[in-house]
Amino acid sequence: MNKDNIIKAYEAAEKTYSEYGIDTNAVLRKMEDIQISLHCWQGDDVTGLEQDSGGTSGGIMATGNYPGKARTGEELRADLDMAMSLLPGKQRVNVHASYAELDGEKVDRDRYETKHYIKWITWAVDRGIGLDFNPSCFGHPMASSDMTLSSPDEKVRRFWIDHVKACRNIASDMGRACKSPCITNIWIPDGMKDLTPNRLKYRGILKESLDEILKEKKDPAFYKEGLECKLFGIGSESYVVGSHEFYMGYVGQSRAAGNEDLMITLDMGHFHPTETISDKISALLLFNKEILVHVSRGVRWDSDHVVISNEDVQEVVREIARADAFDRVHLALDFFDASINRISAWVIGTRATQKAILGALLEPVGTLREAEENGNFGNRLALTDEFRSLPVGAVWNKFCLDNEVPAGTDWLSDVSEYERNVLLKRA
Ligand code: RNT
Ligand code: ZN
Repeated sequence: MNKDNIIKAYEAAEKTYSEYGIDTNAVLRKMEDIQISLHCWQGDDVTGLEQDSGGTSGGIMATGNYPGKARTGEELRADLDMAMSLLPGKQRVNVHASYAELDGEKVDRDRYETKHYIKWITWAVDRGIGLDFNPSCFGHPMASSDMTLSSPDEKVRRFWIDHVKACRNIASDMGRACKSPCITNIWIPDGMKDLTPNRLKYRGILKESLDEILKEKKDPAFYKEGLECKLFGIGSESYVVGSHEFYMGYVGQSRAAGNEDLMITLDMGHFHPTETISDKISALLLFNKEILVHVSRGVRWDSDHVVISNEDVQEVVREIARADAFDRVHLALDFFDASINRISAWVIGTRATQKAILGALLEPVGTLREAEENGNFGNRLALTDEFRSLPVGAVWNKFCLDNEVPAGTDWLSDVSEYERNVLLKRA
């Protein structure tokens, strides 16, 4: 895009927004501080770097076979570097435990240590970015029944308790090394395909497992954790042990017992297909210090399509902006599409989320609130609709220009070049 045109369009947008009392320059400064966590698992279809296990199960699945997927930690990090070079603002990188680099060592997930992630840590420290983390309770022989922390089989349950405990230590070390709290998300696939008479029993087991895992307090300066709730998945259509009510209750009880740092994780694809999470943000913010959001896009089911700045995403980030809570809501991407260039997937999803955030910060919310408080709901609706076509794109391109990354779709040619020179050379 032509630089002069970007600046001209920005100056016009600046005037338009200022008529509504919005300072675009202040918003651009704010954008610099909002970090989005980039999930490493988009780069290899959730395969992971362990030699003999890894891969998905538990109802999550990447479909497609676009060429060029990363096969090693080096390739994956190079691809992430490439993606981040096309993104304005700051990112973090979200690593799953299955991205351990064991270098031939025979060690299972219940005994993983920080040294198995040293390449990730060194890479992140070099770039001055934060790392986030996730236990991987799927894609492993011990998870073949899709029951992990709630398994009635004591051997299985013990294995996964030890895995999550190991992950909490590793994540704390990552946070310390990167000088930024490592946001850790605990998701388990546990559930049943069909009608389950023992619902209460498995939830009781999960509660006990979590009690044991969370007993050891971690320093919130380096480590924060969320529990990810879910309504249903493939293979767990009838019953998910870690449901919304389960984790809502668990987090509430922990808070009452003095643990204010435990978060709820809301994944945008984990609710009823017609249910969105935006309305939940303000309710949770009243009772929780911080929350974690998995930015995803379900199409008919929790399909984890690449995020675009659709209405659902816009409304989520508007709610965060309206509550002035970008420091209390952690945004982590969670999608995996193997049918398109994987770098494009990261870039599309991250830029879409950032663009939605920008739009939310630019919303003349004071004008909307005034109409509402005056009881003029007709004006409120008229203004709501009018604000949809404010020139966010012009401010976005200026944000890209300021950050010295491609504006508009100029990044597409960079990805094509990388595809030609790097991705297609991978056998
Ligand atoms: C699954 C959850 C979970 C995973 C990742 C890979 O339904 O959304 O967050 O997608 O941990
Ligand atoms: Zn998720």
